[in-house]
Amino acid sequence: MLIRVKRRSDPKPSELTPKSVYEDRRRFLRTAAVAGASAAFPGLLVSGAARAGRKLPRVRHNPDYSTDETWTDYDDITSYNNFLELGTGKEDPKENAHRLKTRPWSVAVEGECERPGVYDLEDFVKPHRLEERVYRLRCVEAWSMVIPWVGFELRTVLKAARPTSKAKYVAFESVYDPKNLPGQRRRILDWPYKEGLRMDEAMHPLTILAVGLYGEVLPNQNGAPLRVVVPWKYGFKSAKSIVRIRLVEKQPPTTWNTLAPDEYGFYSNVNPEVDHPRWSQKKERRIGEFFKRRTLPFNGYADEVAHLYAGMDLRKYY
Ligand SMILES: Nc1nc2c(c(=O)[nH]1)N[C@H]1C(S)=C(S)[C@@H](COP(=O)(O)O)O[C@H]1N2
Ligand SMILES: [Mo]
Repeated sequence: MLIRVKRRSDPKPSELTPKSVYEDRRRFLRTAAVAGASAAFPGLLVSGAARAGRKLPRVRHNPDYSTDETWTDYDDITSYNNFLELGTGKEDPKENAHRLKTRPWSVAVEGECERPGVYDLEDFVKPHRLEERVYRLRCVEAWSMVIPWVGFELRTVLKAARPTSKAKYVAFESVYDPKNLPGQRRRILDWPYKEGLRMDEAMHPLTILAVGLYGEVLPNQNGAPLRVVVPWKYGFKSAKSIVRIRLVEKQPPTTWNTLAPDEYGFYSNVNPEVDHPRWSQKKERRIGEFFKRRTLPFNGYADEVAHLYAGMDLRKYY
């Protein structure tokens, strides 16, 4: 059963959504009501530990691109993180979240395009209708979560930039701020964090830029104020806290591929048939669950994205 993303022809979410999801929603609404009392600053997208829990306005749930699986607990999503800029332990990013300064924040769109630009975060996000999309996230470390993201499709940004015919790949760059980010004072990798996608992957409607989760402003530890989410690839392809989107002609160098090319390929599609050199990728532990579950090809999004790789040897291009 690979079809986990719903189609337009499918029943409405109210007919399908398991009870647990509604219970999660109710719990979320209770939490939000408490948090709402401290929402003194109405500016869009104000992030940071002190203002966590601010609800994002005008978010439309998109059932066509959402899995029906039970949402991972908010506390797990925000306290079990990989974000090396904020430390190497799973709980470090939450503890150090306040060290990430998300104001002011600008995003550069540049490279092989007719309309490059540098945008203040607000201006960058404002033209987009925010959607909630419930995606699975599968980490290369063989754990997974189900996360209700809030964001918009990356392709709208790319199209607006008018890519030239030379634009074959998209490179992403995360924040570089060693004064504030404790992880960047250590040379554990060649900062800033870099990732990349092939143009057709970046233009795929499943690929989004997220600004929130659980209906709220993205917590810093999850990559505030703006991060990429590519649900059919291992989690590390989804770069957090991005400041630069560059259209390029050649396959760009990426952090993990540069650091350990034998362990992390450029594509990094979730593939249970290709083991990591040091462990199996056949199963995963859904955070919050006890028994492991089988990992699905393309993280369950094969129907949507497998065609992008037709004719490619995915053992070679892992
Ligand atoms: N800038 C940056 N982005 C990053 C990482 C990182 O260390 N730095 N870790 C990646 C990894 S390995 C995973 S699994 C996901 C985790 O996202 P989450 O904490 O929101 O679940 O973020 C990815 N994006
Ligand atoms: Mo990961």
